[in-house]
Amino acid sequence: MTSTTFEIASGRSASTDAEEASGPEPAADRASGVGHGVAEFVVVANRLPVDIVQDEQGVSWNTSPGGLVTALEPILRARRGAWVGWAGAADVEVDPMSGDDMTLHPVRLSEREVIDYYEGLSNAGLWPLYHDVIVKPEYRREWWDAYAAVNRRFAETASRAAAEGATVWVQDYQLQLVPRMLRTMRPDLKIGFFLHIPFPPVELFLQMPWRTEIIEGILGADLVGFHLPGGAQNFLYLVRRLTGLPTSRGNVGTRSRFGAVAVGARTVRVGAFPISVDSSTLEDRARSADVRAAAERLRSELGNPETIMLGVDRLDYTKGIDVRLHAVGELYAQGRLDPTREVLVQLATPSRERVGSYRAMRDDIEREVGRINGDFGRVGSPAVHYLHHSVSIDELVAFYVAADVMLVTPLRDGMNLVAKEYVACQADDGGALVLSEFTGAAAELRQAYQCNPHDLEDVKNAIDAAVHRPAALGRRRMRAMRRQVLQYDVALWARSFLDALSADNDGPEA
Ligand code: GDG
Repeated sequence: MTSTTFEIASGRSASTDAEEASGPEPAADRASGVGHGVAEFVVVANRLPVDIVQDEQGVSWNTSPGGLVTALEPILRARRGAWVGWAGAADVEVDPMSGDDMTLHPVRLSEREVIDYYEGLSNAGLWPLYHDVIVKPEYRREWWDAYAAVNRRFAETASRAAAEGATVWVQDYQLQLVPRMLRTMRPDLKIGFFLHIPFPPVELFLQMPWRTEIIEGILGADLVGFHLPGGAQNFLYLVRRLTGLPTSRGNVGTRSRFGAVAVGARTVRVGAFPISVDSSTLEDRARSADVRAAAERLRSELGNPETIMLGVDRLDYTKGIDVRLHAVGELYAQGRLDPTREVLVQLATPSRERVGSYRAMRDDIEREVGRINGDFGRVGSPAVHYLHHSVSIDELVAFYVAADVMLVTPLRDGMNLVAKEYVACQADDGGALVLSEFTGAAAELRQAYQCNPHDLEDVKNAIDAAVHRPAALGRRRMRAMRRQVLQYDVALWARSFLDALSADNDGPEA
């Protein structure tokens, strides 16, 4: 992370309690009453691409570069862009800030709203519901009320930032009501919505007490994007079922053959746009002398094992960290892997630590790591090396370069960028990827060692096959995956979505 400074821009700050207390205005007033801004391109996401830091010297910012900001930076720079999002700390009131490339518009959240909107409805309700109810979702009225109020604040902030006729791209499950709210306030805008997590099967989505509100919220967009055609088709089915609006019936393609919904005089298009990574930049980093030396050092610090297996995940129950630990533990027990030759490194980035199910899962995983090391480790040489903190991007790339087998075993994952990052970093076509069929990435990375994470024997067989692969076969498979990831990178993802959004909407296509 690098430190950066943003100067305070003129204009209004994020919304205040007084505004919030004044309640919703009639739609007609909103359309005329909410002032226009100057940004021709606005990204609206739960988080700003910066972290706020408060100390004795005051408030400062650390940029936190992620895939989304990398992909959108050129567009933001070229089009006087703005980014609307939460700064990551509760109860902080800051004005918009201009950086080199864009203006940041912080949205203030109170401590109560962080609990209800973010940890509650978003992460204890929608997240498990959209990930096949791996843990039981909770739905509470007060969480929903906060979700709606916070979505309105995001929409108002975006409305103030956007110039007449601007393009606004709303991101992800925390903000599904924003497209409709924003359309009511600003009918002149071109609005896109992209969901980064899976869109669930119909039977599961119907559990949601506020299911119709969510579908209608998303339908405020001109273009709705999912990673996979399956998500787009689930959405179209739900639109028919819950709103009765007419939709196209044909199959949705990948970046092609969009579905369509007729919403009054408007046509909302629905498509699949699999996200990716900044492949060539990652590959360049992986080739650099510094990173290669760091990878060598890592290998030697691990005792020069024959095979380094690696897992990299946010510590989340969807990621199947427990699945791979059980599989590796059984492979050691059966003698199919040898803990003196084949070690596992698991990087687990802290995540959502105030949500109860996350705390319980961390305890389970750490107990399992302890059990495996108790059974198979030796003094000074554990079989599983486990880190519960995040590492710098250069360290992460060094881990990818050092790893001989990458283990990606989620029970459900919208895409999984880690799988694509690992492939992009195998500049010498080495390495092998074990990949759950239940990730979005599995649709594209067909040459991975794919497995069903619900079938422990299948996971064990995939790990065994990847570790003991013939070298030439492994290279062929990696080369094919690298072609895919290098061609379909994150810039192509952003371009294909925004091109489709700016294309004329002239009625259902399918
Ligand atoms: C959601 C969807 C979808 C992780 N640890 C460190 C670190 N990371 C970075 C990885 C990767 C990112 O975090 C994680 O991305 P994933 O895609 O794997 O997973 P989610 O966070 O759940 O993302 C997912 C994604 O949105 C995009 O649409 O693919 O399905 O769930 O980039 O590299 N980065 C650094 N240090 C760490 O310790 N620097």
